[in-house]
Amino acid sequence: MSQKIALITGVTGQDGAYLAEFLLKKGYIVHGVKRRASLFNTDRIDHLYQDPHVENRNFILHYGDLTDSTNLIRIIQQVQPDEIYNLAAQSHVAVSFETPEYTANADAVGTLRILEAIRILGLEKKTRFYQASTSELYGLVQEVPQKETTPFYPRSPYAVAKLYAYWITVNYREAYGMFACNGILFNHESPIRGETFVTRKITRAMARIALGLQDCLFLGNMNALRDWGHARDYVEAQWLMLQQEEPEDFVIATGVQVSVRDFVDAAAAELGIKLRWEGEGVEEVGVVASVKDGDSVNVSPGQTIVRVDPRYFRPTEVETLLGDPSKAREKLGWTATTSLQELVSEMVRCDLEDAQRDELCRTHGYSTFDFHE
Ligand code: NDP
Ligand code: GDR
Repeated sequence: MSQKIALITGVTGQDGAYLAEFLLKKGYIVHGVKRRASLFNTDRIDHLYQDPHVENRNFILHYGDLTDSTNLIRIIQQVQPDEIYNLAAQSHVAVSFETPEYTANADAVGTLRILEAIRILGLEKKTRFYQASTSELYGLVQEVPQKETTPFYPRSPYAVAKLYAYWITVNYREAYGMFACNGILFNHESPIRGETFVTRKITRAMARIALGLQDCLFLGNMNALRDWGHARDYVEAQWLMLQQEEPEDFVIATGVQVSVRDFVDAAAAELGIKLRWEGEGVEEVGVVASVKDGDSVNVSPGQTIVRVDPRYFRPTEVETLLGDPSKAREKLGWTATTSLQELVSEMVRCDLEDAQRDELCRTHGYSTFDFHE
């Protein structure tokens, strides 16, 4: 059998990197769409890089953008993919309130552009399509836990754009008989999660605070509840959806929910730090209660290392999300294999290594840039 060809948009992102690696291991030829940037933006996939001067590569990158139809048509025509994974998006919920029109263009109309490209090129029967849908669609939740039949109530320009993308995917499946699926993925994280999403912000800050490189972590809504899994597990579900006999939509989640505050506690505990929470709302602070014997961290009991900053509050918030992955378990044979504890532990360990490198640079007189957002 000839090698399958996959095209991944958003290949430079967290999921794109894990999925590219996963598909290459499965023997696919993987093409990825990356955006032009003024600096290299391929950190997450550099380990997969293949010299463009070498023949018979199985990992090939193309410049492209979801806001550019002609570019997408040309890439898809050239690649003739068996499977397209549309992972590209302006994926930050808070940023979508600041860039709503761009978010709609990339996340909503961008999805339409790919579906239309498949149709224009007459690939409806050849090319299978995966759309990165999201638990943010449930927004103001109408049912607990959320499953495939739970009504949507989006609460941000990001979620509204993704709602369009969800329905246009369903519509092209029904109208043109395309093999097109929505994966309704709940939050999934990893050591390569973007630094401004809350989990990575927490693990990175905790590691830096433990080494004395940062004083305090500022957060927004500490009470938000999420169902957090590992991205490595979730990309396998994306692939499984496109291997089924019939195209369907699936919720992908762990079925376990914790708060942002719980996540901070878990990250601190990994470093031997126990926190005590004092105050409420914008007055809430996380104070070091104790430090485990033998853990050489740079904090002492009584020190305040977490504070609330209202600038991270959102105009409309998604307070609680909890997924029911029963359908994925039954039909795809998929379950999340990484526990929250394992996820936090892996993220903290990697961020501690990064922080130790920074510390070493500083010790030797090199300045490191400490960017907070
Ligand atoms: P990331 O933000 O890490 O990656 C997004 C990718 O999209 C990056 O490669 C980015 O490029 C690219 N991108 C952004 N805008 C454009 C554009 N206009 N044209 C082409 N490429 C673009 O997201 P994740 O990997 O975490 O998520 C993957 C997808 O899954 C996204 O669509 C997200 O909305 C969705 N999702 C994510 C969940 C999660 O918890 N991670 C949960 C549910 C859905 P660059 O590197 O240049 O910025
Ligand atoms: P989310 O992820 O909005 O769920 O979207 P994020 O990590 O940004 O926020 C999760 C929750 O934490 C609260 N929060 C903070 N969030 C950030 N980013 N920064 C903070 O300082 C902070 N303090 C508290 C938020 O208010 C929120 O309630 C992610 C993205 O990956 C989407 O693309 C994806 O669709 C959904 O997950 C499922």
